[in-house]
Amino acid sequence: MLDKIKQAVLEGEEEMAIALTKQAVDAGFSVRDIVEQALIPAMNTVGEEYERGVRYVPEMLISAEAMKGALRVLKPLLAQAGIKARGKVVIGTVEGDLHDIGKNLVAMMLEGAGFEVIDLGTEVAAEEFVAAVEEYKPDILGMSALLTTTMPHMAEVIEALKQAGIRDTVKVLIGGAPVTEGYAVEIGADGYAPDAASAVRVAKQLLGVKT
Ligand code: B1M
Repeated sequence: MLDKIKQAVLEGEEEMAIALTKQAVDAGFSVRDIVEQALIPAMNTVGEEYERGVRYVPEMLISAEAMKGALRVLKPLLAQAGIKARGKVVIGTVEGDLHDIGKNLVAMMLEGAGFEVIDLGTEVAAEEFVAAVEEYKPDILGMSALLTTTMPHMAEVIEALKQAGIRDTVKVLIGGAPVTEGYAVEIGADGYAPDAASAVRVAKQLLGVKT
């Protein structure tokens, strides 16, 4: 069953991915297993094939759409498992970067763990992050970047928060495939997480929530 979901995502068969994900849920597979054993491996394969030149951007895109379809099925289940308001998170993908699957997954997992999440979407400029922190007064600002070329915008956002005099009002959590713990330290972020599950753990740690 999980192999079939992976295959549907690889082939960009969105309707099939959605139907199989529903079937897997009905058959008792956990959200975690579906995400970790089918959806993420599928996108990893897509990335490897793109690197080897056997897959092109449009094919990456249809696979991404199929994965998003499957995630839409899982989202309500994650929310149901949640416990009420652990804190408020504003999250977005940085300027120039339109990768949002990982960011959406992190947002969903945080919601599932009881955080209120305000998702600013993709290609979010530094001034938009700053305006959102001023407006929503979140406990955590989450930033995602998937490109080595867009990662430096995270440092710009932190600098912009300082310029606006609000850096100390919010914890900054960063992640995304090229991002590392070392980079987080280098730019003065408060936390780094390599995947969605650890993003929840780190978010709780940052707010002193006992797990
Ligand atoms: Co793009 N892309 N892409 N792409 N794409 C990558 C990232 C790439 C590694 C592929 C490759 O070369 N192997 C490569 C980046 C190279 C680099 O910079 N080092 C790349 C490239 C080059 C590009 C373009 C430049 C291609 C082109 O046009 N020539 C272009 C850039 C567009 C832009 O952003 N301006 C581009 C476009 C696209 C699509 C639009 C086709 C599509 C995105 C669709 C979408 O997101 N809506 C796409 C896709 C699908 C990928 C790959 C294949 C998959 C990304 C993904 O969704 N992974 C990717 C290769 C790969 O990663 N294997 C690739 C699954 C997702 C669950 O994982 O996003 O890593 P991930 O998120 C994880 C963790 O990183 C972490 O938790 C998540 C869940 O576990 N995490 C956080 C993420 N954010 C976090 C935030 C946190 C904490 C943890 O705290 C706040």
